[in-house]
Amino acid sequence: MSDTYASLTRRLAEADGEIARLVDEEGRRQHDKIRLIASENYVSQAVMEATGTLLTNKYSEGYAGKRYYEGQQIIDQIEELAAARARELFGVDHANVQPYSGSPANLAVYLAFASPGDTVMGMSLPMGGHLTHGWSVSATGKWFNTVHYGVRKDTGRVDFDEVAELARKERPKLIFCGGTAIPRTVDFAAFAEIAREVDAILVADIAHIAGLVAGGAHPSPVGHAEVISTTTHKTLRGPRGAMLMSTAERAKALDKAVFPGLQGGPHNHTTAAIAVALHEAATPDFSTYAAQIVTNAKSLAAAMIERGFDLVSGGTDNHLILADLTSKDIGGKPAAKALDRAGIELNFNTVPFDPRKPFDPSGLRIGTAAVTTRGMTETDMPAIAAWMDAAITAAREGREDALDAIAGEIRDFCAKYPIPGWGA
Ligand code: DSN
Repeated sequence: MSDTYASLTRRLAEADGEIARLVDEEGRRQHDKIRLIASENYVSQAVMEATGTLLTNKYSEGYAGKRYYEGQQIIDQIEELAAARARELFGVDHANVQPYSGSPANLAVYLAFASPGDTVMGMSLPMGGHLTHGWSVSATGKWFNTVHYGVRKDTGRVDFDEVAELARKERPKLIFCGGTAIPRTVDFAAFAEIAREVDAILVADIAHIAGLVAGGAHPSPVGHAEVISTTTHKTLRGPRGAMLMSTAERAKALDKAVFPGLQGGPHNHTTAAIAVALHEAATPDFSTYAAQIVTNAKSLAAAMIERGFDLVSGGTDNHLILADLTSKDIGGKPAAKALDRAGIELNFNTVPFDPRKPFDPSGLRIGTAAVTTRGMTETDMPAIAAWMDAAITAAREGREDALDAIAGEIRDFCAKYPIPGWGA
């Protein structure tokens, strides 16, 4: 354990050795592995410190200047600063920084602009959408009449003819674009044109790509989507939380839906950490990081293709790669488990038109944000692809010793890339 880390957790270790030990073990795990889960990252020490402040002690239901508890002199300033930084960074009229996470943020959008039974439209989950875009097992799918678009089988990209046709037929109140497993640029302008034609509100869920948008590595939805929803902890590299952004016209309904519609007191320690992350995201270094994420993803994709991996859509434009392992003769789940043992952490995922079940699908989802934060570059990506290929071959052949040997190599490799908050 590093000195910095030990001093930060000294009192925790004194008070609760068991939890301190587990936190430390998680630190080692995060340090020793190549982390490729597309929705994860490493936050800065500053973001971590803001998250661990005494702001967690305060209740502040309501909004700045209109709270239901006294003692908001400081909290109001923190929340206003976070919202102002979000408005400035993304160039939006309005930002609400209170949603607890992405799913509650999206629920607030439904509450603001639709009523139970209304029709809403989103990308289907197995095609790359999100549960809260109306998937059947989610409350959004149970309470609303949801219709879904997908991608074309031949290109792996959104089929805008299908989107337009479905929108004209179903006349949804809301159209969600964006998702959780989309390796290509989201064409916000094309979605906006369709939404305008059918008089729907376009909601851009940029949870995965918010850091790329902020850093100029992905087009912005501003000017196309009236409502923008995002988590703050993926490519944006903040604490676990979310934000809703919108045009001035949509602001009031969104705020009312978040509080008192859905939530109680905001998590003020998270709000402060969001403010810190947004401050970091406004720097030139962050734009360099955002561009490097994409460079790394393209390099990793190319190296994987060379090694015979089939990639949905044939590659990537952003931080995310979706591999279909059918040609590798192994399911996504056993492959992900073997890779984890070999020191590469990612998740199994459905691929479009997947013949297998969601809990045992054909694919792997891979993201390059966390390795980029650690300082890995495009020159490191071929080695990662080689380890992935070797681990998958070893898994298929049942050679567990080979997985352990790879894990050792990866531990040595990772030692060159310290992580914030842990390590020498
Ligand atoms: N957990 C998010 C992701 O991994 O993309 C979705 O909720």
